Amino acid sequence: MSHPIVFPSAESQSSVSHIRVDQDRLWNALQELGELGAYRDEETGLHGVRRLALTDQDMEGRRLVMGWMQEAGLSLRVDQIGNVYARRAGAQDVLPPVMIGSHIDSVGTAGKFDGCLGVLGGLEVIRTLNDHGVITRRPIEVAIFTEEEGVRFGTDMLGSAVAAGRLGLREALETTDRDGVSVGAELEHHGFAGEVQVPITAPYAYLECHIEQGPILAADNTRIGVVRGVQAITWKELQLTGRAAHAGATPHSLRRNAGLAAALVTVRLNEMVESGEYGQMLATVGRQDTYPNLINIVPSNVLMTVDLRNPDAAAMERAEADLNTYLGDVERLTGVSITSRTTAKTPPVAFPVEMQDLVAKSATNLGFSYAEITSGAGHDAGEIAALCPAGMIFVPGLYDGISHNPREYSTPEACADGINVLLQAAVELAN
Ligand code: HGY
Ligand code: MN
Ligand code: MN
Repeated sequence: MSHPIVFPSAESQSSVSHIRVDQDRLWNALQELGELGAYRDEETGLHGVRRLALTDQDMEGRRLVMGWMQEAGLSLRVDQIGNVYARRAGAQDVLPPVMIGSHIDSVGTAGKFDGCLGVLGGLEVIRTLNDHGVITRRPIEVAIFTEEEGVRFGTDMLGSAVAAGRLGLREALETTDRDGVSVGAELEHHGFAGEVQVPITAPYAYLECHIEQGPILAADNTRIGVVRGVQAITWKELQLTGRAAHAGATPHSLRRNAGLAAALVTVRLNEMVESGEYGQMLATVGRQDTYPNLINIVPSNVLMTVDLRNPDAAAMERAEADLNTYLGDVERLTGVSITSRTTAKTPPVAFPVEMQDLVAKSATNLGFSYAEITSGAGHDAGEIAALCPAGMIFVPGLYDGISHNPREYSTPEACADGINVLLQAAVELAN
């Protein structure tokens, strides 16, 4: 950690300890943003959200939120990868800001809360401080990071990774989507190729409020999650190339069945998870495109994605190495050739204990129960933690905390709880 966090004196605390955010204003903002990129989800019959990064829908969302930020008196800047920083001046405005952030791009089948709670919660903190005429010593910035989800351009936390210097700008700008459209071209097209240089100047500290996206807090009836850190993430894209053949006329021994090879990989990943030999490993084959995808033709090509998660870095490395070895076995067994490309790779991140303690103290002062929790999902905080002390606040979700699905839901009260903790912690850091 680059500097010790200086906790201000007691009297500057009293100025906001009685202040609470406006729950209805926060909820209405979440609902209004959730209308942009709305679609009717055939699986659930619900209204889902689809605002993939740097699409017109994402831009609609940005314009709405940036308009609200300007109305709240914030000055907006955009960096070279399209991240937006909305700044509220501090009494000592030359000091590095306390940054509050998250993302408003979504997966293709999203709800209204993932990422949006963190950005609109930051805006609600600003609006509440404005309502009460509170000036903090340090500036406060609310950030919107580009392509956090990674579902369009294939690598998650793209914007915050570039802001923090883990990903190079050139490499990020040249990353393309499934249609070959690059990040750089989209930023130019939408006017979000900004001036602010990346990596960005380190903020003083960073806070992010997010829905848990899992069942733990709700199961324990706990109001706040104090996030210890984020587990490691590795994404791989496998291209399996066999040979198309007639399903009836081709003897089994002459087949090079890419579909069989893909199935063997999926089963092996499941065996690795269930073996327990890789700690708390999780593996997901989320995307699988088969060609020609017709009933009476042996598949010649499969593109499949592999999403590996593990809180333990060494176990993740072992899993990746063993998977690579197994791909070779599958090639020899099936005659199918397999290429593997790593499209995202982030190590486990531990948030500084001081930041965890600050979140826990803020929750306690508000009378909220809390539990420590490691994040299953990746977050921008995991990237910005490379620049400055970072911390996260989780709020529980309903329906087993389902996320990346239109059923994603957290209550107005739970959202307000998280943003009240965010307000107290952010102001303490800013003073
Ligand atoms: O994939 C993740 O964990 C995050 O939602 N981008
Ligand atoms: Mn998210
Ligand atoms: Mn997400």
